[in-house]
Amino acid sequence: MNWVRHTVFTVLPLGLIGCAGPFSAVSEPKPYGPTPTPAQLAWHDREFYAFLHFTTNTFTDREWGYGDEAPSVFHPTEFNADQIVSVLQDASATAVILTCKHHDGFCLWDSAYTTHDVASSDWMDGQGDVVRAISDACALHGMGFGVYLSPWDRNHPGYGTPEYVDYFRNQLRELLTNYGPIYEVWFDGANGGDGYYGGARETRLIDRESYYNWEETFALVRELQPGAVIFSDIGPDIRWIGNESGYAADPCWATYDPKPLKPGGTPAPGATKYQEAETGHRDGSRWMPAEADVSIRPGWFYHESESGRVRSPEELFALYMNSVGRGASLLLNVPPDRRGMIHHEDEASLVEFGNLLRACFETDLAVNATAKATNTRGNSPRFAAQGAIDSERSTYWATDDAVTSAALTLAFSETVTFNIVSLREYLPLGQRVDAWNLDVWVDDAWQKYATGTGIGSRKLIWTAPVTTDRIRLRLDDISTCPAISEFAVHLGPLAQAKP
Ligand code: FUL
Repeated sequence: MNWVRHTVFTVLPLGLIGCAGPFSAVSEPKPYGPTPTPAQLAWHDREFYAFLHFTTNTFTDREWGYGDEAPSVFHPTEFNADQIVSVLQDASATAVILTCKHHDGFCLWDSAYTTHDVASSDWMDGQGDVVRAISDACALHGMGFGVYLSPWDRNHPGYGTPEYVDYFRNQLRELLTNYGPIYEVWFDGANGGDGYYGGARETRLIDRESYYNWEETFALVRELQPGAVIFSDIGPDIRWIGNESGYAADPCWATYDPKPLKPGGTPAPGATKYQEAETGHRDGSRWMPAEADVSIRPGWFYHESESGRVRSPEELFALYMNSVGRGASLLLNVPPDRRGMIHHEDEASLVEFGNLLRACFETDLAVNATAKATNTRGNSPRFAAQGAIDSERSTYWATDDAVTSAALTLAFSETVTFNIVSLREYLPLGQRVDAWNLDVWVDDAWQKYATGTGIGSRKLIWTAPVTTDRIRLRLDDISTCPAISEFAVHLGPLAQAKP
């Protein structure tokens, strides 16, 4: 029945579809709860992207520079932005975020506001600009480019005074003005502590709730890069997942309200109950999806001693399943080495990881299945089951509002073997599904395959391989009609325990 309606739909003149045509009477479901902004929607499409931690630490073998490192310490011998970005693209990363300034305060670009930068180093006779090189390489390869600017600066003499906040914003202005479109601006929650501070060598603690006046900084980002998403412990667009191990909780809701550390306080980066970010809040008042950051090595920066401890392609795949597969994004850190390139151990793992992703997700075994739903919204082809298997995120299966339980069945023309099911909701209408069940047809009966909570931007269900000619998504006791934009099945690496 649904299939027939779909066929009628596809032969209609394009002009009739979705506007003044015979189906226009059936309206789309009302949004449920908070919904994403256009910049957040574009961010959801990125799913997996890379972090580059690179500064004087790379050459001093440290994780947090004290701030007293001489600029001459920074001397990559074969810096190659194209190699870095190409390897990341081979791994299937869609974008790159660069630590333009880490806590040590050394700037990877020639900042007009300090001499503690690449222009004061001997590297390329002081003419080098890592931010320019990486952003140009990203543009060339069609990858997004994002900036990390550490709010904490252990070099600056004024850290802790209002003067430093102006300095921080001036630097942000440089980065958001001179390097083309920025897709994400990353604010770290680590701020305040001991440091060099222009020679004072002391501990400077700041009031994390008030010192930076974050609202003003966020407004500056909006003004200079309206298409960018802002990341921090408190969003406002993308939230930290609350761990640095690369996994989201299951479920991980896209909605979230950052909580203050103390009643009556103001949540701020470094001052919020970040532990709640792993799951988010089902009843949260804001769309603030999570980003899971993790390093391919034990440290964030390159250390020769860790070159034997690079995560394997299989481990990276598991990270992907437990972050992207739970509705978060995966921000995988890959630290350039002292040459200024991706080390061969990391490269080998990344390239194979990309191969695993492509081998798994480029073949959707459900794409030629017949999709049938127990109910279709207004009996309209616009909301038919086919919308969930057509590889289009803009089409979706929806039911009538009054429906309290519904099922979507895929029938394959011959048996298929898979171990990953991919579900997605149509995000412009919010995160709608609370609980779901999957059944497979085995020995002439439906058998329970998996059950869970929450779908959102993506839910990847990873199990032992199963062979069947039918699979069913069952939604029972629903409180709002579903809008399912993807129901795909894949065969990938064998499931592993959470890393
Ligand atoms: C942390 C920092 O302190 C680490 O050095 C690293 O940059 C990580 C991504 O965020 O808060």
